Amino acid sequence: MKIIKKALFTVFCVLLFSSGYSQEIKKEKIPLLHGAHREGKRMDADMVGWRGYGLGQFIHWGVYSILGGSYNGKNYSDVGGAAEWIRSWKEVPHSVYDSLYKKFDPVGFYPKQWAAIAKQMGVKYVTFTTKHHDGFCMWPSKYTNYTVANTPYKKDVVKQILDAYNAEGVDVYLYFSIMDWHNPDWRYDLKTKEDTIAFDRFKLFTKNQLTELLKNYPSIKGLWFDGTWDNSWKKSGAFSDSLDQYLKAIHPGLIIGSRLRADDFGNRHFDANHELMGDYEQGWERRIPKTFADTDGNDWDCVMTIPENGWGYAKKWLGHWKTTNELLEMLAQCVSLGGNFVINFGPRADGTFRPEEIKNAKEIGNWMKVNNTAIYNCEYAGWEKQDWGYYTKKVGENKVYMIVFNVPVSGSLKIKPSKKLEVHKAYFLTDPKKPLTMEKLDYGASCIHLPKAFKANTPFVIVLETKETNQKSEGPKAKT
Ligand code: 1KN
Repeated sequence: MKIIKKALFTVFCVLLFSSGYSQEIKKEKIPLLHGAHREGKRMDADMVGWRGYGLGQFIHWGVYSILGGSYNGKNYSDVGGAAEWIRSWKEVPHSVYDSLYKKFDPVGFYPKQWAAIAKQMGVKYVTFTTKHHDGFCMWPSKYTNYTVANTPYKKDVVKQILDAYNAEGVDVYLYFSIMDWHNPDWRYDLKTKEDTIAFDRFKLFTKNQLTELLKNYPSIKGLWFDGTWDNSWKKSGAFSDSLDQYLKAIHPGLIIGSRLRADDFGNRHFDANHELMGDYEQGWERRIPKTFADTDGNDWDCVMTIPENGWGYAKKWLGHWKTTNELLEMLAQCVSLGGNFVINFGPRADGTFRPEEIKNAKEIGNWMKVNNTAIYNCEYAGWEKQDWGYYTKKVGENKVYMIVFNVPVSGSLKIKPSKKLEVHKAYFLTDPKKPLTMEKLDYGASCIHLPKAFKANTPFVIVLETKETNQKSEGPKAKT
């Protein structure tokens, strides 16, 4: 009996030890040479500024804009293609595409007008395509002849954009595709020694071009990388790590998202320990997180097309054209979850914007003029989401905003502040002197009653002034 007991005890101890041991192993970090290097958010002034932008503009402009998504009377959008990718469509001979630059002459390009449109729209930053996947450079790069300098237009587009937007107080970020269909040294994978030799040349070319951009345009705030998903680049984690550090060393404060690097194992965005490799998560392309948990509490931005897809100018665009209210709702959702929202524009090859985009930009600007305080410098409020819309919270202030999109037929909006906070005042942002009636509900909730005759045609904002409660108890503790 004693022996059996002893044996059972031994088994028990072994089990206990091994389970504890395996838990220990799980907690251990995977050692990485080229992992995140930092846990948590960047808190320097440049990044704090980035965090407060709320709304941004993306611009895709290049030689693809000349075709506008169409070739020989056929539309790339009819087979689901995005206009800026048209070079990869079997209908378009590469010789044709690669000669398009000889026709690039944007006689209607007025950068000051572009910047004025962006300013009126209320964007705080713009991301402009210096080089898309096709390899065409919108600045006069000395490392290739395939640039704007060799078009009939000749002039430096990037510099003009930078000067005009900066003059309006809008920060500029440069989009740069690593993948380059024009450079013969680009590789999708590194399978042979020759691939590696060619790709080493390509890496140097990339570093040279990026150095050139930072030297030529010192007022830029950051770089927006793309085209980094191929094996060749995923196997170059050591290089992208050193490149990232080098770029930041020659341009202090530079902001780079999570699309540039790969870790030792080829993981992108997040390293093997699930730490973000970049200053903000750059994976939210045409989709928005649903909950704060989806963001892991990281900085992030969402880049969005106005049509279903397609970033460059398309004569016939792909799918539904988003209305201003749809875009505003996406903006509110992003800011409510701690992100920035970036809306893409695809100007025509002649430098003019299509009227549909101008209309969206104007309407967004008109809304922003009235309601921007609920967007700029706002963060996740931490309150339970309600069906009427989105909460945002002003950084460092006791103010929470309700951006209301759906007014219930009851006319009453339910709110449930986070624990230890109570709302002592609610009013329309446009009418701060008239308090709205509030009624307390159970479990720390309240109802805000809209005025009887109230009707909304656009999303609107209610300001909630908050203070800490002195209540110790949160209400009934017992489970029912
Ligand atoms: C699904 O694969 C892709 C690959 C590249 C989807 C989009 C993109 C590019 N990123 C956007 C910001 C555009 O530049 C688009 O061409």
